[in-house]
Amino acid sequence: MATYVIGDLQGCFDELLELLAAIEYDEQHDVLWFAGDIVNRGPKSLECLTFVKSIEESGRGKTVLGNHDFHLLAAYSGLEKYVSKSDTLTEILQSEDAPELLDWLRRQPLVVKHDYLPVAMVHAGIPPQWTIAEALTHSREVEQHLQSDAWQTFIREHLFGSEPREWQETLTGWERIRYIVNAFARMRYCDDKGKLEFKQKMSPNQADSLKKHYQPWFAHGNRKNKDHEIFFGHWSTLGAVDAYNIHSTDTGCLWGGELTAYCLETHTRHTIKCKMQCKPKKKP
Ligand SMILES: [Mn+2]
Repeated sequence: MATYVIGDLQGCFDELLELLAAIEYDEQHDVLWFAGDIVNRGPKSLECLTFVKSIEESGRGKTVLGNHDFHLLAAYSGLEKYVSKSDTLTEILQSEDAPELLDWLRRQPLVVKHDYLPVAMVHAGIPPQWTIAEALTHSREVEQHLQSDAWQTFIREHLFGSEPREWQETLTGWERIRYIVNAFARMRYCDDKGKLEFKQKMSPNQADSLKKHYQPWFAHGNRKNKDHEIFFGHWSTLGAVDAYNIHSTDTGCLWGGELTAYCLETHTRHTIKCKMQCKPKKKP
């Protein structure tokens, strides 16, 4: 039995199948964790979403919600301003399975923890000021809204926006929810108190004009979640990083890079090169 953490699929289904063949995936015994952003931009979002749902429902896998997954929930809820030309969500939205797929998607968490190992997964990152226990609690605050009957109103009216960027335990209402979502699903850089910086999308060695107090979320010395090995996706320009007790898994398959599966038990990275047809024009 092996557990593999697989990076952002974003519709790269052919590469996923090739990767599963390469790791000799055993569906009876192996476990698959997906780091979110299952859909969008790539060519086979419907196939990816259907596959991840089937794995999660079989009890042999988990996923977390990424910004593109929220984007799909928004498009389904009628938020047309979040539907752009580079999206490849139409196939899902027009599928007869859409209600069932979306109903499953909105019930997925933002942060998950391994049943008995000190291992966790999130799409983008966990701010330095939160322990894993606190991160799980905050994830549930958002999940309650997504799982309520009024979930579409929540998404249409309260979910999106980049403010507030600073966390305070005293934050309440939608501001509190928005910070939590933005940290878990969009963050790359923040300061040591968890103030979010959204403009910079490049890796630290390529990032110019970044103020010094902003560091990759995982690089702050005061990080309270260092006691857990954290897997995340989202940051395709970062490359494969295994340091600070974190592992990046988005190695930019969508942008002509690779799709990664990281084996938890053996600490081994397995990768498959992007296929040509999966390269969109727009950059992250
Ligand atoms: Mn993302």
